[in-house]
Amino acid sequence: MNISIEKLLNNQIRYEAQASMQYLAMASWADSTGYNGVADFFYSQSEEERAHMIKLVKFVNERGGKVIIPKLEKAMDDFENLNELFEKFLKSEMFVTEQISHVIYECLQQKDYNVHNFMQWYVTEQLEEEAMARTLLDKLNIIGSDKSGHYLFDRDIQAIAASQEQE
Ligand code: OFO
Repeated sequence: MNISIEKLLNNQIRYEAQASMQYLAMASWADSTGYNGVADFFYSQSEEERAHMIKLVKFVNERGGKVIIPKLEKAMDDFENLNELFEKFLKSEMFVTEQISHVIYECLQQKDYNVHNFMQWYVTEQLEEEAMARTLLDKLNIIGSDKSGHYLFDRDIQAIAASQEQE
């Protein structure tokens, strides 16, 4: 495996792992704050990111590369309110999307069409996740500081979390 691609894939393993821990911290914050629907949503997002990380670990190993299990930064675990929580979510997704574009760019430079092909799954996944994060934040911006709005938001997002679990 090309060294620069291997390095980028290992970075990507770290970003997915970091996102998984970040969403776990967000789930825990929501759980302890009484937003059970939001908690379920982020517990499930955390699982998803972990699955993304493992998919990369297996791929690098299959291709004969060397996987580095990463050291992670401490996740942000305290939030002012739901808006701040979902702003962090969107930022995290946008960051990951950017990094994936970087990997894709390098694959084209190195003419590694195998990795390029593998990464397409991540491109699609990021599109969906970023769109979802943006929609949820838009909803929260409409709700503003209305407490009953937050209650309904929490109830609605529980349905999204339940459908994710069935996937
Ligand atoms: Fe790994 O899908 Fe978002 O970050």
